[in-house]
Amino acid sequence: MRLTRYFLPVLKETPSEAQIVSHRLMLRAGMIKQSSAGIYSWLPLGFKVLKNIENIVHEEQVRAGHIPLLMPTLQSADLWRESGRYDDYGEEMLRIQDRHGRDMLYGPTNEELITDIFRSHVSSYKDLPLTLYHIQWKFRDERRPRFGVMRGREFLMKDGYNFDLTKEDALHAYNRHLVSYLRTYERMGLQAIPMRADGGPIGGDYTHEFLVLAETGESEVFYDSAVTDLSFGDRDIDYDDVAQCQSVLEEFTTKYARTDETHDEALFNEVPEDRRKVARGIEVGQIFYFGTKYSDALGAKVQGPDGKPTAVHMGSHGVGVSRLLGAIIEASHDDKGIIWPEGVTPFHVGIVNLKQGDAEADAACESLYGQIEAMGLEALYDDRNERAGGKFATMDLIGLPLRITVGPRGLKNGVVELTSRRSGESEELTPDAALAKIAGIYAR
Ligand code: 5CA
Repeated sequence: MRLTRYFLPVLKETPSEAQIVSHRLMLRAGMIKQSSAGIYSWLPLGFKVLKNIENIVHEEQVRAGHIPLLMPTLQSADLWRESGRYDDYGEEMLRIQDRHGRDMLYGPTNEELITDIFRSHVSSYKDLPLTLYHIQWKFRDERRPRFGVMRGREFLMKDGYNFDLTKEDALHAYNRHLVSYLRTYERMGLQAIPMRADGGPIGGDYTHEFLVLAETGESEVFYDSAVTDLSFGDRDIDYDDVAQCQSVLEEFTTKYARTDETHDEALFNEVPEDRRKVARGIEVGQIFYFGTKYSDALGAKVQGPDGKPTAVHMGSHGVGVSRLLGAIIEASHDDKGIIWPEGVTPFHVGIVNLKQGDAEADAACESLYGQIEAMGLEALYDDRNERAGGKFATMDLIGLPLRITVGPRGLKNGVVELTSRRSGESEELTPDAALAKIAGIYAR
């Protein structure tokens, strides 16, 4: 993409309404624009990152054997009356009437709708296990929408629902989700720690939240610092292997890590004192096992192996897709701007032409641009007629992991400069060597 043809409405001033760094940087980098409290338009750069995050979530769900579908945002109130949650959900639910006076709502979550799909189409235990998920906009009329996309009213969530014949099978589905989430977050360059949590309005007491440690996080968390040494890495996982998934769950959840809702001071005090940490975290996902709560309420039964109708065991599993942008930026930025992890970056490389209009510099940039695209990577070429300082500031703000700087002086010596956004280190390389290095970095 050539910057002169892109739409990147970067702000010079720091927006005063933004209280935390991710919100400030998303506004300054022209990624989002608020349309009303807690509701945002996703401008091209923000939309690109949102899509990258969504893709990683999809890929890891499919890898775990889960099946994508798409349910609507608007739901009929009838189903929620059946489950008893229409009144329980309170003021967070946006209630609407259609022209016929029928009660509708903008879905804050989808347990009822998915259970209705299930009960309409699945009648035998032979169709189990089954996990369906979608990535769809939700609406929660939060009392205090704030921190940009972090606590929005309209936000994008991946929500998945498992249907199993027995509690054991449903707990395997729970473990499978935990494992796949560890992989998902690591691919985004994040460490998200599973912590024992509370079921809230979704229900169930078997639940973990995934937290990214950050001073600006809304949750207070208590943990054994040894959990931060754990990493999932590049393990080969067989998601059908019950023992393997269980052992990953044990590895990642045995050490003390809880949110304030379930914090137990006595247990915490058993952790060696120098490892006891109290901090703040951003909740980027939550998994639940809630047994037959919704299948009982909505009559979702299958014929069991003994021929008798049996209520299915369920769980639901959410990832805060739009919130993740904020969480990644909170975890990865400096005073100049965002530093995107390679896995989610909107463009792989930025090209800065130090002397636009100089025939040699222009030609070198065009050639690099074409070759990067030919490698299957995306470059953002700053081809504006601006001074170098302004171009560097924009690149630093939008946080592309790599920058190639091209100028007449370097070209005389046959070199361009390749700079890492994270380390700030630059090296002079021939254009070919720079391309080879970029290819190597993204092949990892
Ligand atoms: N049905 C279950 C799981 S599918 C559910 O709704 N879980 S949840 O309430 O925990 O939400 C899932 C994730 O959505 C949260 O972990 C959080 O990352 C994200 N989320 C929740 N509320 C908001 C909000 N107001 N703004 C942005 N993200 C949110």
